[in-house]
Amino acid sequence: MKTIDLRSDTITKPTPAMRAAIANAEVGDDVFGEDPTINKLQKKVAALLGKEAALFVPSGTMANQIAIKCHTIPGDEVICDVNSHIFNYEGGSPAFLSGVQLHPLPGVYGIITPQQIKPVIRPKDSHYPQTRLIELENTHNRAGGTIYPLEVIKEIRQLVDFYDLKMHLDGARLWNAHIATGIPLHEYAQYFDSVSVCFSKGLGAPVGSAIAGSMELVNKAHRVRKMLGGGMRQAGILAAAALYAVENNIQRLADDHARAFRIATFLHSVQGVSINLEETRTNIVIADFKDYGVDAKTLCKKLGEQGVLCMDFSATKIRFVTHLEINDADIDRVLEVFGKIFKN
Ligand code: TLP
Repeated sequence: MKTIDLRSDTITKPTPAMRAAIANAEVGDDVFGEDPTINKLQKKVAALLGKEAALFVPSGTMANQIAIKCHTIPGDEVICDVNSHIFNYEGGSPAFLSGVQLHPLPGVYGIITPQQIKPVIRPKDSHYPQTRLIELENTHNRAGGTIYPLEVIKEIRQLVDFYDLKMHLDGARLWNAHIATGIPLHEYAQYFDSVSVCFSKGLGAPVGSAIAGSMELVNKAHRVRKMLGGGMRQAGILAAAALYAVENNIQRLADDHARAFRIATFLHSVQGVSINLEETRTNIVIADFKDYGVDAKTLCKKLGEQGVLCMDFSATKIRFVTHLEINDADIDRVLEVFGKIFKN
């Protein structure tokens, strides 16, 4: 019986076609800027995001942390959502690598608003940390793959310009927002000084992310990547997978979204389970079992025994993520297992 792994979209393995692209990749020494496949990928990503340049990096975490390092100096403050990835899952690296403190705001489903941000921008006074950067996440992981409304992003940008700040997008899953809304990637990206995107989540590549922005920003990012030990050599074999992913796996995200919605719809109908069905528009489903009476760990274990893997995201919340190794028949089986386990 196939194990249906809904723990994360990071678990996918390269398909035979992707492996063929890897095997046939032209490579060179990227630290010398001589890897043609990496150069092609970087150009492609910059063009998709409407930015001057992009830099291939090993992970989403490194992309975000390079961005923070480029935009800030120690003692600065970065405003973000309390459930953001940089605040929860990057090992405290903003403090470790950039000497900055984060100022997390209680967003609603991951969305922080200009009304929340404006009052916490620090006065220019030596007592205070200096507010330097605002970081948004789209789609928002911990909030359940929620999509940042373009209008809100635009308003935040106005604040950023007024106060002479910078703005970074953790766009690990920006591809999903693009497919769910039809809004072009560059339309989202235009409001940000830097954007990170991942190839190793919904797009199915084994490794890799990119950070995009102005030529000046990317030159700086290049140096920071080197300092972090992220200068890779014949990494065109990795970029080939990422390039394949970008060229072939963006449109299919719509299928992941439809499958996640089937999971969400089922759970929504279970008494005691709370789920934001309206905002479940991409490949992540977060269900809260607070009023169901069984804790998340126990439920994950029960589901796991039936061959459905998922991840407890708090004592009461479970995350289910669809991806390219999950098909419609798998969702049929997931719903069958749900039917056995979740009794109304
Ligand atoms: N997210 C992982 C875990 O770290 C939680 C996952 O399974 O979803 N930004 C966002 C929004 C992410 O969700 C992730 C990974 C990252 C950045 C970091 O990417 P990597 O793992 O490549 O460093």
